[in-house]
Amino acid sequence: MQRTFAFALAVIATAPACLIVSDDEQNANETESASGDATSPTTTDDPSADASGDSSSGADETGGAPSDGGFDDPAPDCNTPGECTCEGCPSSEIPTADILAGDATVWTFSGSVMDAAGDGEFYIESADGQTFGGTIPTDESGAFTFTTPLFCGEQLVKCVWSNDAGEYVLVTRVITEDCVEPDIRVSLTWDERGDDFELHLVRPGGQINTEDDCTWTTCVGSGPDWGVQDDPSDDPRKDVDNTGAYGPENIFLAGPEEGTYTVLVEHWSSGDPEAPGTVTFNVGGETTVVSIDALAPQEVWTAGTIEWPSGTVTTSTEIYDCADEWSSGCTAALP
Ligand SMILES: [Ca+2]
Ligand SMILES: [Ca+2]
Repeated sequence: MQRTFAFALAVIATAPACLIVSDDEQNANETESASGDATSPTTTDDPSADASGDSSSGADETGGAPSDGGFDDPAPDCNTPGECTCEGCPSSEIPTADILAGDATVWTFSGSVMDAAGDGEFYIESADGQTFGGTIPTDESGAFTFTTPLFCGEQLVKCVWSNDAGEYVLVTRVITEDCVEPDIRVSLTWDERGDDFELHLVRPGGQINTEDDCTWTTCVGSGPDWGVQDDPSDDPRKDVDNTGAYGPENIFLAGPEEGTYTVLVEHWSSGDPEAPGTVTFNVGGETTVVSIDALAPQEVWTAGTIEWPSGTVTTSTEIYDCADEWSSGCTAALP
């Protein structure tokens, strides 16, 4: 469900602003979790993760993420809600420096910025150091919109645009409540070249596009009954099936069963065969990012695995061509 706020006078040319348009509350029930049982996660890198060669170029297309280890803060010296700017820098009008986001798990920012040279960049960091980031698509008039996942509790969202004079940073503090940070959160973003990417989390021993897979058919609104039977608190959930460009799509799981989970990405529809994508793993409080340069339609990218309870994330850039086994999604025996 999308909420639209009355003050979302988003595109008034003379009053540029980084405004909040809506949030998605259908995914809000980050229910009781066994997060206290989580042990410290570790991260390992699959050697094949380097096989794509220039993973950073793909990351740049989707927002400046490194291939692993979280997102870089584009404005580490600007940390107070408000703005950091300079003479001649891009500018916008700030409607608010604080947002109370209730139980939302994603938030859409929309508005316009003046005198920016091209797209902006956003970055979000939770109070405990988890990160996310991406591109802010910004057209020639300065109009922009982007959606970011939210963490549980307090976090800072930085919007950054640049021009020849320097960098303009808008910092917004967002607070969510009535939530429990999931043990496993996986997020997918892509860009305008990808026409409907799809995020999947497959449980230990399971197969893509079955009841053992949390995805658009099984997991939006309510998830399949994983873990303890008839206990919804340990079921996975996907917040939204974004069927256009950019995403994000997010999957949450609290109280995971022991075993190895697999994260996969399908390219649906007829997007560009050179479409890049980025998957962010926030597992047990640690952030791991992996990007891919090119995912063609009807290909499936194995973005990585998550071992629980160790929390070990192993990233991958392995691609499977599923064109011969495609029927409303890949029917191959993946992962
Ligand atoms: Ca999708
Ligand atoms: Ca259950």
